[in-house]
Amino acid sequence: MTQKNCILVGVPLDCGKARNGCLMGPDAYRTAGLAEALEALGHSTQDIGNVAPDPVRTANAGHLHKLAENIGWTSALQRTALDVAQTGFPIFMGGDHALAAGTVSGMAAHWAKQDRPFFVLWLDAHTDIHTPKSTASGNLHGTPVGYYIGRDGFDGFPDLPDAVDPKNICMIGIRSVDPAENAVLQNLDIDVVDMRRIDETGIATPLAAFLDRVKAANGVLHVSLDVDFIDPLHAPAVGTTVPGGATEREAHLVMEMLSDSGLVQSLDLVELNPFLDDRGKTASLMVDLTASLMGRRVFDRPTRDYSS
Ligand code: HAR
Ligand code: MN
Ligand code: MN
Ligand code: MN
Repeated sequence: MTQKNCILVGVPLDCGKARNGCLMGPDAYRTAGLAEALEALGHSTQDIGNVAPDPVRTANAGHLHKLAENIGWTSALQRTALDVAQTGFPIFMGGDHALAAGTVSGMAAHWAKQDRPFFVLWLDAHTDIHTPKSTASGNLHGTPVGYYIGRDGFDGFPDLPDAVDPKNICMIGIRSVDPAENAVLQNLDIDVVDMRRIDETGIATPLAAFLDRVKAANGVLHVSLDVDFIDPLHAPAVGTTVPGGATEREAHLVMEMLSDSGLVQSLDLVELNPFLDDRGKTASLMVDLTASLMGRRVFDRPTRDYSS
């Protein structure tokens, strides 16, 4: 992979759900040696420290958990993404998945200005496509996709500069979908690759098909990696474990194929809760997966063509 200017952005956002601990995520990545791993691969790396949310006061949050704080993070991260995308390859060290409302919408706005089609790969057990109106739990980490594709119901949130086209989204690893999410997905062209499809075809086939589409469109790709994409056996440090997830090798293969593609321009690392970790193994795995994405290889080999 060509050398990048990696910009590490700490996002200690912990307001997308009730269970606390994701605020320690950025420091866990620092402790696990994320910057050092990137530098060892030849990338220049700059850690700009932690972002803070904009101050927001919102009355009447109803059953929504920390609505004002979520809004303040969304505006701050949208600005931050637009800013750092100009000088390098942003790696947003979360923080729970509510951060993607800001990071993805900010990256979408950046690439819209360059007239480049923008694509999102969502690696997650969950589809996170609720709105503040449809969520039953009130946990806004279940809503970022709803925000950045422009669904109604995000009252008080910053206006969406450029909505992501659902056709440009691929979700892989899915195995926990609420009925209201299922209903909206029926009417959208998001490519939802659930665990069954991975069992049937292997994980490389649907990913290769998506990467072909990005390439054919001369697009750029943002990757949003939720810890719970991976099976809790390998990645226990997450509040919302769902059994039956990607294996360690499946996760690495995804990252290696993404690296081969050269299409990825930004990355979210989300939902790591170091308070729940087992001697840092989840944080270390997330660092290793990032290294695979950024070019680490066991053996160099010619790029394989997975298309049929
Ligand atoms: N769909 C459920 C809800 O809305 C669970 C959402 C959990 N989301 C995450 N991130 N852990 O993917 O409450
Ligand atoms: Mn909290
Ligand atoms: Mn998620
Ligand atoms: Mn999830």
